[in-house]
Order: sequence, then structure tokens, then C-alpha cells
Amino acid sequence: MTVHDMKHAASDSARLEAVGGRLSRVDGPAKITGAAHYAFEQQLEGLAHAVVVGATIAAGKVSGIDTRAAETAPGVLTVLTPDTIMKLNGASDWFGNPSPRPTYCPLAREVTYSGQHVAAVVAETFEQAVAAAALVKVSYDEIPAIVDLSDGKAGDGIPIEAMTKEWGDAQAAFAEAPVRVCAAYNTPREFQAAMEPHGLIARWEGEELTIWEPSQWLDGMARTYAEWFGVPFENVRLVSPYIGGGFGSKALALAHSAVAAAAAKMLKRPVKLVLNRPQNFTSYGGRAATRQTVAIGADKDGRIQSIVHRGINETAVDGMWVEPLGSVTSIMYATPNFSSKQNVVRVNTVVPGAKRAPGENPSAFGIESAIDELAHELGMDPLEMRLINYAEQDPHAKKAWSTRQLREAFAAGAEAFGWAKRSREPRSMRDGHQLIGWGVAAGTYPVRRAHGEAVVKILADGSVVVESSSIDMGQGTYTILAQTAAETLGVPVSQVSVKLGDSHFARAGVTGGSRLAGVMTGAVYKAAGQALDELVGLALSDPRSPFQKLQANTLQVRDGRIASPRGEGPELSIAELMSALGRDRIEAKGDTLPANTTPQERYANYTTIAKSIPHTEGEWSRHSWCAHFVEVRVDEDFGTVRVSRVVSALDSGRLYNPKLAESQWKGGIIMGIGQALLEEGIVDRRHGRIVNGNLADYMLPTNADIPDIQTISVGIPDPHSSALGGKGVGELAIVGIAPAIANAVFHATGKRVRDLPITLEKLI
Ligand code: MCN
Ligand code: MOS
Repeated sequence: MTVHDMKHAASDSARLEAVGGRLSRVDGPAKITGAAHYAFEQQLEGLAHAVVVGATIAAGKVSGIDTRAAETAPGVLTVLTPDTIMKLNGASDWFGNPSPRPTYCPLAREVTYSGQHVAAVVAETFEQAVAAAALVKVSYDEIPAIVDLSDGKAGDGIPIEAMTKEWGDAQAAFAEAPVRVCAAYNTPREFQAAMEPHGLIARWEGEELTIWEPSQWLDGMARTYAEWFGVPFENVRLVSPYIGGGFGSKALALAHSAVAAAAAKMLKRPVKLVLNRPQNFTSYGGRAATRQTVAIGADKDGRIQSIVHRGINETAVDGMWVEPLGSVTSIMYATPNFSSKQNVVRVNTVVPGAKRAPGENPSAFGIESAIDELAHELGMDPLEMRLINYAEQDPHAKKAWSTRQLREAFAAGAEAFGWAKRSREPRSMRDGHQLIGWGVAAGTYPVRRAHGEAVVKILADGSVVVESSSIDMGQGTYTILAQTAAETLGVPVSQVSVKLGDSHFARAGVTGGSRLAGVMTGAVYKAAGQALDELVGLALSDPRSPFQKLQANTLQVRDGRIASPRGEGPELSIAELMSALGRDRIEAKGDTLPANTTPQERYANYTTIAKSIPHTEGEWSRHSWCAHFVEVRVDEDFGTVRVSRVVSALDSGRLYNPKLAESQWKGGIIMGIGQALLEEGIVDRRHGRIVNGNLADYMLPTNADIPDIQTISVGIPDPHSSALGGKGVGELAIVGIAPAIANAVFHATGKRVRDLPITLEKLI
């Protein structure tokens, strides 16, 4: 290698490793070799095993629990019931609102959903606990349950006023519009179905609690545990270095978490509790089932005059979940008149929860199907339809978009897909006995923002450590934070180690709403900048520094070596400089909070979601955008639908790592294909049970279901959305895929399916 080649290689790797480079996952080797230890893999001395017993009815009372057989079974340490489990305090919710009830019992006497935990067995081994749990005899006084939204007893539900969005006179304008479409769109109950199940290991040492649990929110969950057990927040340590997928389901401490931590305290032994697969379908909520009616009135040229939208989502009898169905409806298209309202209906289910793009995902299914129906009604191209109704500003907030590259997304996607070759009429494209359909739909997700904190340490050997209690569940946090620190400090990535997933590190809010990358790159950028300033400051001013005599006003670090920018004077490695300075470390804690933030506000910022910054704060409305182009092939005889091609163009602003962003987008698209064609929680009408609560019967896409997926980035840096110009990536691409597929199926077959999933019997 010549010196020239070496310089070249160094600058290539610097590009790869800088923010915006396609660096491969730095946690990849540890995961592939098994060196990465997941929460349940901790080997602890004296570990006992807990198994929960779920209710076999969906509504009623536990009239008795006969624990005698279980208690005398081999290896059993204790059988917990509502009568015998220790009392816990009621904990505040994720907004920080105090619990309405002073005490909390994670085992139910009043049953409000099938599978609800009513008892638990703790034994020496997992097998003994499973065997004994089967011996617990629970009797019930059952009452009729409301099994789902289609239940005759469900009613219209409760209006959620905060969801109402209105301007103009939507009803009147719809009634007067020359062209009208109005239809109802349904999505079923869906589940996050992460590969790694939910569960935890809990260990008490005196009043100190350590929890190893896969978690999207260490500090939020630590708050809940601390409140349940009445110990200081600092006494609770959550450890979650690796997570086998969460998709929204792992942000909260749940009833089974409380059972394990209580059992550990009562037995004075560490306790492990891992939910089995069926319990993963009933112990926490998936995406709520939804119903929407979308009415669009337009003039003869296709210009929208009015949108009237009504939505319903299911929630629990004993808990509230609102799935905001008007979120995309209210911003995607320009309309002078608009009305959106939403009710929730209580059914006997565990309280539904967040699943990748809660709200935006089902919302887009409604509006992006309806706009396709309007295009068909008018004989217009559905892409043209979207362009003539393009919203030049946020129609709801009435603010300018921070950036909106959606027109560019439509153009780039259409070009790459070959949209111009589409023939307009349904059933007009075929290949033998396969009907071919081409569909388009748009998607969007708000830029959720928050304040973040990180610690960056420069050590004596020149290595750099980044610490944060934020997490990586597969999105790439380890990698992009290593890139951010490496670029800011001017060191190679191999010199940086990122430590995440321990609540004793610098605090972090929830990893949800696709906000973590923006928040944490900003915090690491700030902390690393402070560490660098300190290093350079010492190098310039410390009498022991070889740079002191230079009288320069700055120094530059490149590839881990420090020198004057003009190349005069010495050049040292960071390790050499640290040794000259006699320092074993330089440490900076950077956060993006205003300087006058009080300790209470800090605590609330990291342990609740009450301090999130609205995406329409100030002058701008901030969102990611995307356009999906989909080809389906429908077998004319059998009605089977295959997605054969997807081209998506996406605007997530600046990408911190395009390789990882593309992988996130593809993951979202794949999940959307599952939603469109396969996924559906089926509820038994007699006892409200999830019939297909396992990975054989709850259908998820496999490799054979997934075609070639092309993603195109059309984003530009958005200075209003984050410190480094990026917008959200993780949830964006699942928004709009299901309607793009439904629209393609309509184009292929002439049959409009408004009820997900699109299964073959709906095409007959
Ligand atoms: N990224 C980027 N450029 C940007 C923004 C992000 O390159 N401008 C890349 C980075 O690799 C970053 C990743 O995309 O690590 C996701 O960043 P972001 O959009 O900020 O999302 P979060 O880090 O907050 O991750 C949460 C998000 C959510 S809310 C769900 S749900 C979801 C998702 O991420 N669950 C996932 N993606 C998932 N991916 C995996 N493998 N597993 C899950 O459970
Ligand atoms: Mo994601 S559903 O906001 O964790």
C-alpha cells in the first residue's frame, strides 16, 4: 500500500463510519456468535421460576381457588393468589397521573378478559412450576362478555372529545358535493408478535431491586416498580442490553412483571417469569380493532371539498386505549371542510397497546383506500388524484411543513415502479390466469421529539465510551450512536464502545414514536462535543501538553490523532495526549434540556411522556412521508393474493445510516404485508378467548410471502426536526402499505376489500 492508498482507505472508512455512512450493525457479531446476553439469559444463584395461571372466562368473578394440589406438588415454593400475594401501591400512569386506586393487586378477583392472571406458582424449576400451575383449580361466576366490536352488546361507545378535529362545515359541503364516496373500513385485533417473549428476572437485595427485562423504556418501568413497592426510584435498576423485538409492546411494566417482583420479595430469592407464547397474546395489548367511516365529497375535477370521518376503536373494560384514527385523515390532503370524531368501545380484552405506528397505521388504511375509491369513481389515475389534492401546508394545524418531500416520493416511486405503464381499468392487466393489480398509497408519521441525555468518556487508551439507558431492539441505536460519537470526536468507530440498556446509565425517555434516533444522536453529539472541547482545551492550555507552546486557538482530531489544523507542531494519538496530560479520563454528560430545568422536570422528562414536544410546536408541522407502489398477482381461480413487487419512496429527512434505515423501512413494509393479507386475532364468541394465540395459527409473513422490495430515500435534512436533520424512520413505512395492497387488489380484481386482512374468501 502506498501512502496515497492508505490515506484513501482511511478516508473511505471515515465516510463509512461517519453519520450518514452505511456502517453495518456494530452489535451484529455479538448477536450472531451468541455473545450478546438477553435479559432472561442471566444465570443467577438460587433462581426460582414463576408461571402465571390465566382466567378461562372473559368476564365474571373468581369464586374460589383451590391451591392444595399445587402447593404439595414437587418443587413448589409458593402459590400466589389475590389473597396471598403481597400488597402493592397503585402506580402512576405513563403521563405521570397518579393511580386512581391506592393499592394494586396484579392477580385478579374480578375478571375482565380471558387469560387475565388470577394466580401464580413459583417452584424450583420451570418444569415444576408449569406442572403445578396446571393443578391450580379456579372456579368462576361467569357473566356474559362483550367479545369484540361486532358484539351486539358493544354499543356506540364513549366519545373521545380530544380526538375531534373540525374546520369548515364538513356535513353540508359533503351533501352538496357533485361527487361522493362513503365507505366503512375495518381492521382486526393484531399482535406485535415479537420473537422474544415478555418476561423478566427480578432480584431483591434488601430494598434494592434489579430487574432484567426486555424493555423499550428502562426509566419509565423503573418508576412503576419503585412506586409499586414504595422504594426510591434510584433503588430500582433495569437491565436490558438486547431486546428480541418490541414493536411497541415492551414499554411498560405489566401485571406479570409485578407478580415476579413481588414473588422475589416474598421468597427472598431471585425469580424468573417468562410468558409462554399463548400468554403473549393475552398478557398485554396488541393493536386495537378499528372501524372507520370515511366520506369524501369532491368537485367534478376531483378536488376534495369535504372529508367526514368517524372512527371507533376497541378498548378494555378496565383500561383505556385510544387509537387515533383521524391522524392521517386530517393532514394528508387539502380540504376546505373537515370533520373527524372518534369513540371507544369497551370490550372484554386486555387493554390494547401500541403496535408500530398506532393511529397512523389504521388511519391510513381508511383515507388511502377512500381516496382510491374517489379516483375510480371519477375515472382518474389514483396518483393524479393525490397530486391535485396535495396539501401545501398542514391543513389541520395550518402551519408550514418543516419539510415534505411527498411530491418527490410520488415522482421517484412512480418512475422506479413504471407506474406510467398502468392501464386504468380494473381487471385489465393479466399474466396467464393471474390478474395483475398496481396500487399506490401514501403514508406519514409525525416527528415526535423529546429531550435526551448521554455520557461520553474519553479514556486513557484513547478509547471512547458512550453510555445511555436508551435501548436497541434491532433498530440500530448502538450503531448510529457509535457513528455520531466517532464523527464528532474524530476517532474510528473501532475505538468507540456504546453501552445501552442499563438504567444506571444516563437517563432516557421511552423508545417509541420513532423518536429515539433523533433524540439520542442529538444528545451524543452534544456530549461528545463537550468532551472534545475539554480535551482540546486541556491540550492548548495545560503546561504538560506538547501543544501548549503552539499558542494555537484550536486543534483537530482526525482518525484518533490530534494536531493543529495547519499541521504545524506535534501530532499525537489521543492516548499519548492523555498520558502527557496525566489524565485517566475525560467525561462529559450532555443533555438537550434547557439549563433551568428543575430536578422534578428532569425526572418527569425521562419517566413519563408528559414532556414530549408537540410535532406542531412553533412555526412548523413536522412529519416523515412516504409513497408505496405495490404490484399484486391474484390467482383468478383460487383468489390467492401474492404481493409480487414493492417500490417505496420515503422522506425521513437526513438518514444517520442509510443501510439501517432501509432495513427499518423494509421491516415496516413486511409487517404491512402481514397486516394486509394475514394477520387477524380471532376471538371465540362464547368465552372471548383468542383462538389463534400462537405462532402457527396467528399468521405472520415468512420469506416466501415477501417479494423484492425497493426503497428510495427522497429526504433532505430537516433542521426543525432534530439536531442532525433526521426525521423518524422506524414506524413510517408500515403506514400506507395495507391500503396500497388493497388498492392493488381492487385494480387486479375489481373487488374492493375494506375489511383486513384480505383473505381469499373476501374476493369471491
Ligand atoms: N435512522 C436513520 N436515520 C434517521 C432516523 C433513523 O438512519 N433519520 C435509523 C437508525 O438506524 C435508527 C433507526 O432508523 O436506529 C430507528 O430510528 P427511529 O425512527 O428514531 O426509531 P426508534 O429508534 O425510536 O425505534 C423505535 C421504532 C418503533 S417506535 C417501533 S414500534 C419499532 C421500530 O422502531 N420496533 C422495532 N423498529 C423496530 N425494529 C426492530 N428490529 N424491532 C422492533 O421492535
Ligand atoms: Mo413504537 S409502537 O411507538 O414502540
